[in-house]
Amino acid sequence: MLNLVLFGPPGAGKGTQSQNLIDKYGLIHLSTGDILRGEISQGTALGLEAKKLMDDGKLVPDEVVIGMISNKLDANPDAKGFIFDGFPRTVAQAAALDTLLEEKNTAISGMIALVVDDEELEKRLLERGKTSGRPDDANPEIIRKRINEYNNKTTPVAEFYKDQNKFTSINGIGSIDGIFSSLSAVVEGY
Ligand code: B4P
Repeated sequence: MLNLVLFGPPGAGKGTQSQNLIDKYGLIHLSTGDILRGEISQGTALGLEAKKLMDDGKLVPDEVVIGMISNKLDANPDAKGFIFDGFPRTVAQAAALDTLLEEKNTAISGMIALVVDDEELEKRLLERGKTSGRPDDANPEIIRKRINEYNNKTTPVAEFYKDQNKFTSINGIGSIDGIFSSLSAVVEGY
């Protein structure tokens, strides 16, 4: 099985490149951001709780997102593999993911990080905010809060995979096709 973690700060291009990876490798896309936005649009209790945190640029509690991922893994027993996009975002989530995959006799093949500087991230997210309707993309203050959450809580996740020799980083600035070529070259090595 091919199980990829696509890593990087908000706006690094994880969602964009996930779509390319699905098309090429036939993997199942698990984006915690997309799943949470689905809960919000359906008006579920979980969605209502998540919306308050997301609109304020904060992370949703670990147990909520781990439960969502566990359900999705169970719902796809015949998958060729998964792309984890926006998950794990904390070390606790990373450890839980290892356990969930171990129970299914599989493991993470590798984490690939997209490296993009803060100025470019802010520019991309504000641009997307003009049309996405996402409240968390609409103002610079919330965007900076999301980047801070990433620096404080999510960057340690890279160390978790470095310790397992499963970490690679690539330049996330440039054309979408060019970045996808670099990504594919890493995936071909797994
Ligand atoms: P996400 O939905 O994961 O949102 P994101 O970090 O903004 O990444 P996304 O994938 O959407 O953006 P992309 O880089 O592709 O999370 C949203 C919120 O949900 C979090 O803040 C948190 O509250 C909550 N959440 C989600 N997962 C969680 C978890 N595991 N634990 C706790 N809370 C969680 O693209 C950005 C823009 O850049 C796009 O407009 C794109 O067109 C553009 N772009 C992409 N590549 C480009 C390139 N090469 N050049 C120029 N522009 C590019």
